[in-house]
Amino acid sequence: MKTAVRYFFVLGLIFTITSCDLFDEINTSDASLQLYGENPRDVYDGTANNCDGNDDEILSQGETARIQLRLNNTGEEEAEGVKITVSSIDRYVSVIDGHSQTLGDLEVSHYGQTAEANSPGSILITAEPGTPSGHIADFEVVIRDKQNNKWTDEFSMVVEPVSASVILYGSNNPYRLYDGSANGASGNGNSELNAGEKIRVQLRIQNEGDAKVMQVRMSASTDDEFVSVADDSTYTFGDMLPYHIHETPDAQTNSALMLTADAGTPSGHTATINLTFIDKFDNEWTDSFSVVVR
Ligand SMILES: [Ca+2]
Ligand SMILES: [Ca+2]
Repeated sequence: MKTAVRYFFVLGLIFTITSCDLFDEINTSDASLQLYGENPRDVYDGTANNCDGNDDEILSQGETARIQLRLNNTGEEEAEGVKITVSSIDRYVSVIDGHSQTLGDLEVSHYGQTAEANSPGSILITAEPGTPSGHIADFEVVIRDKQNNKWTDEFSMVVEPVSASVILYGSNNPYRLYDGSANGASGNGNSELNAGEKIRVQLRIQNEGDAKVMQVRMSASTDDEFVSVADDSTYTFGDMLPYHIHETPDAQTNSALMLTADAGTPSGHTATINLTFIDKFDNEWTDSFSVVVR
């Protein structure tokens, strides 16, 4: 008998503990709070408020951006003192500030919004460099009112490739060529590359896209048998707006790209010079041009 009493006592205790946990999850409110739509209402990815992006309102790899979320109350009762907590469950994209947001009271069929995207109090997120293009990042949102009623929701954001393409502009490249004898060049001045000459060239580069690219660096190289590129062949362009054309240093200066043709280069030999462009978020584009040794 004593054993049976103890058994029921333990059972009752387990039931009580379990019931308390269950009651925590049961809302006493007829409000129903959820995110409005599938994506953040607003994205800010400029350079203010600790953001670091190209200002196209699209999250791309390496960028730090701020977002604003909108919630609505589809229930039958007003929710008071609504607050949310946002967290990331993603490998590449994380929430680094503004996890907690206050929305206040939400009447039936009304909307509430978190802090405006371009403000210091909004949700700050960052996509790691190396985030695969098209990656879908998932976030969780826990919504509570002042009576501690709780609702949960989730949203996702696509990490899109930056809509830019940095390539040589036009078919006329090198744009200018200098084969005189100043600024490290040593040539005969006939405006063509001859065997045994060191020449300097100027290129024209364009951002063929509709988004800004930031802090573009260009490096030149070749694996040609006869023609070589000088070691210091890296150039920094800064930011390039859509369709902006950038010229590398003038051919007749000592900072222009330098090419050397071996004395034994066969006449008519064509060398390919490879170019790599990388922006501050490690987006990369490649192109090439040819020079003929006369
Ligand atoms: Ca962007
Ligand atoms: Ca020449």
